[in-house]
Amino acid sequence: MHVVEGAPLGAAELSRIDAYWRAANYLSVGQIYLMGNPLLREPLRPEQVKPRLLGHWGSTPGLNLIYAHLNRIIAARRQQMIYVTGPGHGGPGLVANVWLEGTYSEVYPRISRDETGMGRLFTQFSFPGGVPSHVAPETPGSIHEGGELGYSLSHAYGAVLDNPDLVAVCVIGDGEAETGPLAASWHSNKFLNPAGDGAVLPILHLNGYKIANPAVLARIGDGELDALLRGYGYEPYLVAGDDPEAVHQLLAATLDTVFDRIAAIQHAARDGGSTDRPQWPVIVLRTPKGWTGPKQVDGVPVEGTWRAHQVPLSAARDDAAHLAALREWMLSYRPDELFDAAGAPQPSIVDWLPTGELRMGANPHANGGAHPRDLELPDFREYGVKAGDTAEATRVLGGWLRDVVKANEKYRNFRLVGPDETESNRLGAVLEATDKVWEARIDPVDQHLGPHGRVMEILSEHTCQGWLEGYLLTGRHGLFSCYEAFVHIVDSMVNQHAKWLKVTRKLSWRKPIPSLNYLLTSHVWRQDHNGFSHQDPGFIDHVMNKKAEVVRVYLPPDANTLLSVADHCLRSRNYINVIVAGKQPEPTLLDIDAAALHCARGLGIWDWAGNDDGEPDVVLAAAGDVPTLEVLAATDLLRRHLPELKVRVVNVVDLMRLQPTSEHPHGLPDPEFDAIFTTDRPVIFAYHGYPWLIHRLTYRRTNHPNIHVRGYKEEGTTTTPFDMLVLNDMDRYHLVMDVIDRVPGLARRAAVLRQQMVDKRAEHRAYVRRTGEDLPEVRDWAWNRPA
Ligand SMILES: Cc1ncc(C[n+]2csc(CCOP(=O)(O)OP(=O)(O)O)c2C)c(N)n1
Ligand SMILES: [Mg+2]
Repeated sequence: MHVVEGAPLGAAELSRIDAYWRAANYLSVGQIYLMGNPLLREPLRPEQVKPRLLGHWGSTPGLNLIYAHLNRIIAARRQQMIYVTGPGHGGPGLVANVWLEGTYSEVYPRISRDETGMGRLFTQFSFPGGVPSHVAPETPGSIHEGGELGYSLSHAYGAVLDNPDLVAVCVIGDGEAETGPLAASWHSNKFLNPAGDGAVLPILHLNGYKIANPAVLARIGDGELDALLRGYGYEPYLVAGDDPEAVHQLLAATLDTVFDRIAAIQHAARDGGSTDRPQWPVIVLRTPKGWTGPKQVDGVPVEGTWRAHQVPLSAARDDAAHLAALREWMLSYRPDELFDAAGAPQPSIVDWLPTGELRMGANPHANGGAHPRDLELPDFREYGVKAGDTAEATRVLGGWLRDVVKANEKYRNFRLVGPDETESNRLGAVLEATDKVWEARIDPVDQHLGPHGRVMEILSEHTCQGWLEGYLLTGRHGLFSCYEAFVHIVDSMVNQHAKWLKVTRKLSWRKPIPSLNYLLTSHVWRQDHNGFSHQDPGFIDHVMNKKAEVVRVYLPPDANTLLSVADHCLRSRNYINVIVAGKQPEPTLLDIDAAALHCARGLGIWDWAGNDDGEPDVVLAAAGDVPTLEVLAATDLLRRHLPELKVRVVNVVDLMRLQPTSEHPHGLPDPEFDAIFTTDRPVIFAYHGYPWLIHRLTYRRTNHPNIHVRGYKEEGTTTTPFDMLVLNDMDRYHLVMDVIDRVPGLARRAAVLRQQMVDKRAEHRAYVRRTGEDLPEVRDWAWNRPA
């Protein structure tokens, strides 16, 4: 690893940067411990220590050190910069820094930059009604919570895509670096274009420890770590030490060098036409965990060990020795030199800091984006398919997305991400307008790869998700297309993003961000050549646990409804939109205008399919493309064999409509729900996913006892499309049996039909096992009743 020689800081600069660092450390410790006496100008009493000490010290001095030195770089170079805190548990550090630079008090005027404000700053931290212990949406300048470790680097990369003037400095915990998502995201440098994108400076924070263990990367030796980082395509710079003065000089010299290096790489690509993939710099910062904290507590070493992770003097309120040690620790930062009589930071500490939007807490990229704009969306109606025509829904969508890419090319604010599935998911038309971005070697056999593409494919759903989140959080737009089953890999990341959105909705100063849009295709019912491993519709259930104000789930039944839903989602902000749609050839059920109306309503009675005249004997409902066709096929059978039976067909696109208005803003009012689903007739509901979800959503409805749901019952395998339905009892024959079983008085009258349905299922079973394909009457079935 490179070690940069030199001592660029003069005495005055060294002294003020060290004073700033001490101030940030003092404010961090104060937040963790104190609820009174913030400047320690009187003796510290036990009741001035919080009764519950909740926070993390160990990571914090390192985070503060980096922040201090980045301020120097920003001020000297007027560099646009954001700070991504991988170890988000170092929350007090980031709050301390944005308070020092002044942004905190601008956003939260109660927390002024004086003794009163400092007292409130300390008390509110990790305190009921206050702010969380981690870097949070409440922290100005943050786009990354960091509570769940692993996503910092992909967020940082997402933030700088198409932001050529921005540098995202990303502090990565050495523990965090062990996570799968973080490990995969080093490869983001093969997707970052030095001409059109900004830069990420990863700083691997090698403080040596996690909660109770050493970190792997801290124990493999410099040679191996150097080889690892070089293997990932980076050029490592080492900053190591435990003497503050020496580390200040080394870090300053190293940052000067790496920012020169970043500028040189960008210059070569932007002005020199270089197309080589650069070896971007990475800094390895090896300083003690809990540096400047208590060296020993109760006779055991703390500074420089895993014991510094949380709260080193855990009995400060009850134990006089701990209390005295706390006071001594805080006074070691010499607060009298740092804060003036009123409790404001001394001018020498803050007068050299970046100002205005150059402050990392105030950078507009970290709050909705520097240049947010809505997408230009071509009129989806012009891409509609004629009703009755067969279409692959996602292929039709691909044509529209291609033109979305074209229409927004000059604004550079739209990206499509996915794990190697754009073509497989039949969105390949976008590649007529753009490439899949690729900065590594391109061979003659490759197709549609190039250094500037709008499509980003890496076989790490985590990295895809992280990139897209970073991109959205900085005000741009995107879509994640994924196999339905494997999107579960990012369940946990979705949780975190949903939390972020929930909290930001209550922060008036946070600007809305474009929605996180998923297109889940290659779904459970049509995993024809992959089978059981690829069959899982449970992501919808997962998402439905989140706050109603944040999540939306759409199940468009055909190509035209998919177009309408996608248009809606790409216009929206602050949501997580999940669209589930098939890619296989299927009939187009609604013309484009009817599709738009149906989607605007979210659900509706398909009077052209039923014959109920307002007095149904049974309601056949469907949500999802495959269930919708099955319901239509069952309706067809019923109308042929039991023409006197009054069948109502209902289709649901927006799953949230099923909930009461009290539960979700999209909820259908009870009278409307009762009018559509009746209050007393059986409802046979064919649903795309696990059936219990429909019960969860409708359990408060009057007619809930009569709602019977068919869906995926975890019966999957590699078999024919119709056999999948039979295995899960959602086939048309079973739906007819369900109707016969549920409609009062029908069992006896329709006993023969029911028996025929049982026989059909047996016939089907034998046929597919003999021939390998579905019965001709199933394969060739089409809705051919006049509307
Ligand atoms: C994915 C995930 N797993 C586990 C944890 C619990 N956890 C919180 S901090 C921590 C140790 C982190 O160590 P490191 O990344 O080295 O941070 P630092 O040393 O800077 O505190 C762990 C395991 C977590 N926050 N996220
Ligand atoms: Mg660590």
